[in-house]
Amino acid sequence: MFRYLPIRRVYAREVLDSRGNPTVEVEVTVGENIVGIYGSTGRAMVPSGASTGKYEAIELRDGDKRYRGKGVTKAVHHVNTILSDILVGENALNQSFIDQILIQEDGSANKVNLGANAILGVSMAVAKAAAKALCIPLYQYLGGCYTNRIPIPMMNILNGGCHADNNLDFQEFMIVPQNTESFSRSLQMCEEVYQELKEILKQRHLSTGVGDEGGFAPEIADAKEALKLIITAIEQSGYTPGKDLCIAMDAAASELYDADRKVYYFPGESTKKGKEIFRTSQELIGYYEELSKEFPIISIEDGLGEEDWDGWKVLSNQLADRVLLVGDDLFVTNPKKIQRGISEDTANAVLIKVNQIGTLTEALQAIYLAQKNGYEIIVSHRSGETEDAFIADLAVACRAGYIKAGAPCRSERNAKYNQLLRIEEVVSRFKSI
Ligand code: 2PG
Ligand code: MG
Repeated sequence: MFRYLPIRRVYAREVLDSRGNPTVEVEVTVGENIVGIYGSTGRAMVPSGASTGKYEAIELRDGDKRYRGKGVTKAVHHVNTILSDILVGENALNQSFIDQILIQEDGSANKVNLGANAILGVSMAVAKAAAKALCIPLYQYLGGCYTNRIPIPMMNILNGGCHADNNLDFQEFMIVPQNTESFSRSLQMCEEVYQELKEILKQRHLSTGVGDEGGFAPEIADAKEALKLIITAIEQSGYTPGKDLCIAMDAAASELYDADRKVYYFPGESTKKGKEIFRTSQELIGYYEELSKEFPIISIEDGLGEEDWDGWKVLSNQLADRVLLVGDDLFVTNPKKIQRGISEDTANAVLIKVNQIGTLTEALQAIYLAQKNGYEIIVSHRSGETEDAFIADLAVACRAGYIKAGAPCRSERNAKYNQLLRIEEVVSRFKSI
């Protein structure tokens, strides 16, 4: 049976994200031409990164005086004119075809013409409208009837790098619950450790101000000090590190790479220690080995830079048997880059950010390619987020092992966790099958 669910209206506006920067919101209305039925509207908001990969799809910013150049009126205009014109009348149930139209209309390899923010907003809103029209939840529309796995949170509790103003060079320190019976239990454990960490920081007269993703951003000398703090917070919460909760890090090493000197430079550690701290690829890999022996680290994201493919091979050789090596900037949710990783035996996990590639279909292609080749999937937010919980549904739809959605603080982060709580209520009924 073929069903035609025509797109009736495509409309975008400029709104603000969690950093106070403008972003694109799109509404798509779909519905059969039945008298008295006005259709269903899906609304999507586009997130935005700070430590962006060099090969990500390009978000279009106005670059004029408004909002210090960060306005998105050009992207909004593209949706309201070009994209609206070509999409009205198309079948919203044919997501891949819609996305193909979007890609073709842009015509570039990185969506620079219409803007990945314009394109992704439409792509996500079409899916949301279609799900609404069919009266099924988004995760089920995207993932089908076998959507009974809720991802484990990789929850950020300490922020550094370009997500915070402190001296911590690695961007994110996260906690990961182990073997819990439910998502709600995992969330509770993470939240308890987060609050305990806050108390510890207060007692040590360290700042409890938070970074972009809600994690605390105190002045800490280096990764070891951060990891020790986390271990103390886990223990004082009544949990056992390595058994109840493990640790994940996002080094965001592309941000540390000094291309001229071909080394990784640690500016914060240098300031704290009063001497310049550099590490070559090999030294950085050795550093990760040392850290993962001393602490229960189960995942290292962007341990090396986005161009350092040779280094990644060595990293994989030495650590892939016991640590998830997650490509974020390395893969930018791009199936071609993931294919290279698979062929060259690089990494064993991929971070999925829909706005890195720009359409839902391409993000799903990236996910299925990675899964087919045994890679773990971590569906991720961006440091600039919105109240849109799309990624929570996406993570359930693709049976991702993990979700990275920030600290349990700030509503743009909790929007994702709260949506997973709602989904768990439904899917836990048939989880044991
Ligand atoms: C990352 C992300 C999200 P950003 O590096 O993984 O945590 O940060 O959105 O700034 O790229
Ligand atoms: Mg990252």
